[in-house]
Amino acid sequence: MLVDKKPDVCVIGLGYIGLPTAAAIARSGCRVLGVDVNASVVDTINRGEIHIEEVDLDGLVQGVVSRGMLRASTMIEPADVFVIAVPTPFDGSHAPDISYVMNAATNIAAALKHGDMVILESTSPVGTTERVRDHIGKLRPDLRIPGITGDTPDIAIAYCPERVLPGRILEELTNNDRSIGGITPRCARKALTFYKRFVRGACVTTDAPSAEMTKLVENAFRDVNIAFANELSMIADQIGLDVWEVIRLANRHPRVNILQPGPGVGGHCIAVDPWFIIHSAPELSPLIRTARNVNDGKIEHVITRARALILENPGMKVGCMGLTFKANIDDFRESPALKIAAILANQFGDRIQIIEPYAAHLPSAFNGSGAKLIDIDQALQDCGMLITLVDHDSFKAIPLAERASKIVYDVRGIWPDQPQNTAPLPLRLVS
Ligand code: SAJ
Repeated sequence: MLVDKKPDVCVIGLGYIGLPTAAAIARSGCRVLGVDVNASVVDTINRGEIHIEEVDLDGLVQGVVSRGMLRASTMIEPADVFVIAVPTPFDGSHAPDISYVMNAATNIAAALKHGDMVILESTSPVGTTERVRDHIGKLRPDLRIPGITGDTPDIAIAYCPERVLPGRILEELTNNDRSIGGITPRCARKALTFYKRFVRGACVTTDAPSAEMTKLVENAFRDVNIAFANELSMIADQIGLDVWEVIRLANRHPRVNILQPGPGVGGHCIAVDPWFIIHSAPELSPLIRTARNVNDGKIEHVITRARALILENPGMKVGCMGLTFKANIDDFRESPALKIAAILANQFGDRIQIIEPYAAHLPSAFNGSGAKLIDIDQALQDCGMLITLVDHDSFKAIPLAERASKIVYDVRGIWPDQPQNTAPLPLRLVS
């Protein structure tokens, strides 16, 4: 067993990215120590179990833990490679908070020895890897630090952002291309050798700030494009058009690919990362900021339309379908669907029923509202109105015959065959 052996790799942070990454590295033949501040997460993993829902992750973790290739602890131990995968949230004024990264760097610094490598994977504002480097340099004046020493450095430091999609994490962790930004080209080459162990996609080396910005740009790109779709949906609502039909037709143009409108943008990445760019260049990022505002504004738009529809149909039970931030996962972080359903539940009480196959019980936002969690069958029986907030496969599969008589506000466009007369009343602008 691994228990008495020094780990090769120490992964700090065992969340949605850290745990799959630790397991994938362990599968490649490295002994891995996963570190997390949460003792119950550590215990769960040491039992070979997982605390998050992700396709195939349970089997992989069970396998590598039982073979002694992965274990977890609340404490960092000496290793050859340290991978930081801790959260980087923002504060009330949207300023990035890199304190978890810097705490991890402090703990790593105490364990570092000649020849080790530190890799930051957390989404971070530009310059963070250099700050980690400076911090380690201050704490360990005995080490020659890359980018500071004129000699061959004792350690390597690099930035390598993840770009995996929740729900497809293991597949994308292995097959996606990676950007690897070294503090120096030598650091980048060393990190490249490490990633080649468990990544089949192309690993492209660059400098650390470019890799940091690349990650932010990827998510801002998606946010801006989703904002375009959401803006179109609000315009279409106002003039009484079916936005899904318009997008389907427009996307037949060979150079047009409009994304899908929804209730807003959720999750811990796309709704967060663009702020890191805005914060670093507020005067120069009006487009990125507007996209954020449009996507956040879509939540209010959906609430207003849903409210009007509910008031027009007094006494009718209303099924809010879905609470997660996107389809077919159990992740509720920053979920617009959850925010919308909770606001409706707090206004309309027990008229609101929640259908969420990925929830065992209602989140605390519903406490005292009177709303109930029910299954799809019961919703089809009890609810005269359905509001689709998440495009779960199980919702899409409901045949027309079972919902044709319902009043439907299809926020996700999952039922293109739904009779038009059940859509919310449009407000035609054109006379
Ligand atoms: N959404 C729409 N319409 C769309 C696509 C998405 O409304 O057409 C919404 C989703 O419902 C969800 C949100 O956007 O609320 C984000 O979902 P997503 O599937 O686009 O992305 P995430 O947050 O699950 O993962 C993103 C990915 N980034 C990009 O696609 C550029 C992933 O590759 C990153 O690794 C991840 O962020 C991350 O960790 O940064």
